[in-house]
Amino acid sequence: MTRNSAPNAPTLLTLIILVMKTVGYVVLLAFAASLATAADSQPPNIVLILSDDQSYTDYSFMGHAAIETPNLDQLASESVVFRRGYVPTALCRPALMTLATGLYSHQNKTTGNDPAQTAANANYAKDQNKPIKELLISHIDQTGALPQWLAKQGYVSHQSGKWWEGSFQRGGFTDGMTQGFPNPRGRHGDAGLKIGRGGMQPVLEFIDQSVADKKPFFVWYAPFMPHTPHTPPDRILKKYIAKGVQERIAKYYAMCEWFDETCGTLVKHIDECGAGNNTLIVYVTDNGWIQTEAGSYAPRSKRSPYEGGTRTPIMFRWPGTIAPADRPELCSSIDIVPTMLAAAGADAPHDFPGLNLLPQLKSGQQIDRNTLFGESFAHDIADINKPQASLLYRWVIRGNHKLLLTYDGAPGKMKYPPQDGEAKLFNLKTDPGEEENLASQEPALAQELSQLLEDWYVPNERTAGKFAQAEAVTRKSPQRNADRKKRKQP
Ligand SMILES: [Ca+2]
Repeated sequence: MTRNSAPNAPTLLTLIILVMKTVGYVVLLAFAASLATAADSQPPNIVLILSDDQSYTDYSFMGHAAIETPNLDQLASESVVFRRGYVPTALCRPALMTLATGLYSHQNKTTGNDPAQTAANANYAKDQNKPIKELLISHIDQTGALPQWLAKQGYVSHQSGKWWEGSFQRGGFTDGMTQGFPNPRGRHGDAGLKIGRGGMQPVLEFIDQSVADKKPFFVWYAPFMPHTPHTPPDRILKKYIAKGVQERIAKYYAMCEWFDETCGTLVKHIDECGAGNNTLIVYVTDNGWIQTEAGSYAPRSKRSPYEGGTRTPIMFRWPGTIAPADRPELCSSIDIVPTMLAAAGADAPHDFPGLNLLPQLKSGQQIDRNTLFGESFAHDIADINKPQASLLYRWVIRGNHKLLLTYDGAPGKMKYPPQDGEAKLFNLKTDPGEEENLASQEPALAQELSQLLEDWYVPNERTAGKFAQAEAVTRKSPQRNADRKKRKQP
């Protein structure tokens, strides 16, 4: 019998189809599995909560006797908390620029809130035929910013609240509220400043959309709170008045609680939409604030290099990945950008001066650093390309000791300019109020710490131990104007 191959042909074909189907199925399965892995390993969402003008003491969890912050207390209980956190520069715009760029102010060159009306700045504007404010904003084009680096990892990002560097797009955000200079009221946030006080909807909607799109998201939540104007809802204010707190101070306390409520709304939303376990929440303040009964802030708070200006709790919450803990080490906002980039698995564009703390946050191992640096400049920038032109102070903290040096940069129209050029050495543990200058008692230690500052960078355009007289303050501060206006109202 001749072997008939014909009947075998369809069998072979069937076999081939079967194999192809199987292979296809396997490929499909593998593809599906890879997708599932991708979803599982999607980088974490990152949320930055940035308080504005709040002392490190002004939370229940930091020990304040009157101010109630139940939501941030809850966040702290679920976070790694650094109670000895610091910002290197205790003023809004430079503090925010450090959080956007991961660089110190002397590196990103945005050392103050506004350009001063100086000959140097006028020449830059003339040479480049651009407003000096625009030239100051252009620093962020040179440095790049966190949202751009996260975008390379597929992140979408939303800006709300304070933002000084032009529009949200200029910082690389994909979404946001601030139009920025040169738009009207574009100095530091315009429409973005409505967040918090005017509700949380834009942020919550952005989160919902990102979750629906399965996109990792970055949220910059920097409300104008508890910052002035201190206009809390009556329901909160009444509580502090009832506690016997002086009215002007009660308003500030109530603002802290109002801000706390907005943080609660944000965190609750993240948890309720199911994103909680895959979201790193970072908390920090841009600078301190010590409210006075007269209406303004105390000298050793906002803008100052003292604890009341530079210290802030810093918190990291990432449920299931970072175990909550109270950490005794020093932490600086300079560490936040490299830590966030590491969490996102994003490439760093260059080396950063801060530390990626993620390994120690995850493992609980001690951070191998006991030294932090900070620098203070005038509110108005004397020369937008020469940071040292406005340099007033530098400080170093090593363990419990802090050395504070004064420099002869141009203070401009500062409310509280440096009063003397003395080197100051404090023991922050025994003297948190920084009242007792130990420099003459411990000259060797002062010298050692001074050398650390020199090793950090050499301020070769300035002289330490000197201070320049500030120009007379000719205009009232906005807060005093606001207070006066308020008093005039019926
Ligand atoms: Ca501020």
